[in-house]
Amino acid sequence: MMTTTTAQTTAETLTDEQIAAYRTQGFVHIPGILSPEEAAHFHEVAQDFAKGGPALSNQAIFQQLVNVWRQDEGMKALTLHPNIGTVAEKLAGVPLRIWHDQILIKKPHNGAPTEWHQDQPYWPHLESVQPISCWIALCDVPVERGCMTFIPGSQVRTDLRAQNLSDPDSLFSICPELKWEARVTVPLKAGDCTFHHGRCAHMATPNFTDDPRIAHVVIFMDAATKFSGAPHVVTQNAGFAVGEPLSGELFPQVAEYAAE
Ligand SMILES: O=C(O)CCC(=O)C(=O)O
Repeated sequence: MMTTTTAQTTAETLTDEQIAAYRTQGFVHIPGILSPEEAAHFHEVAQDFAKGGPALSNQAIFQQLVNVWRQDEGMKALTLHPNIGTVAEKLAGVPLRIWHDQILIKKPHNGAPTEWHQDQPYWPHLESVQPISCWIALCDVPVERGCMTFIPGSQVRTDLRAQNLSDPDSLFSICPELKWEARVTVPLKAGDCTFHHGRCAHMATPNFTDDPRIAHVVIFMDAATKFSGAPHVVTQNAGFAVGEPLSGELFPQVAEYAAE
């Protein structure tokens, strides 16, 4: 049974400086979105789930398990953790709903970075201007274990097509000027997270250590997002028509589940 202590950062303690940093840079480092006890608990839950759960891909880059909150009550408690949703809404400044979640595991010595990309071009979204992801370290993630690196300000590039996250030149071949921008690498202690805008370019270093890198990503979209019709694993067979709002039980609204 998990004993809960208070997280270091909540929607109430989030500072104006943190909000301004997110909105200017497209990402922000938030210490203690989970308490150390919660991080240790969810680290175990995620590892147990990953042993048996179906993976979308199990390549060198990472083992990716998508929409785990729909499959496991333990992971649902993490994805729908009120602290994560309420902090995300305060940073984004608009009502949000869950788009999907994913456990991302880089195996020990996986030998492959996650190459530069933006997230939103992969998604079948219309009218989503403040997509935001919370990347939570469930174990300590120093640079050597595969932490995230961001290009500050790159979230303004809403014009780029999807990039290939196994090709180091993919992003820079379609947007050469980004290659010369400064980059910020953010090692995280267990329970810390980064929030990033769905258009903020990022990559993650390989895991050079003997332990797996376990991250959980909770991805939010504007509550008013509509379906573009583009193919995506989360919306396939879900019956949405082009232009229809992505709402309903697949996409819970923060204001609703955080109030429960
Ligand atoms: O954890 C990684 O390796 C990459 C994560 C990522 O690209 C994301 O959360 O958008």
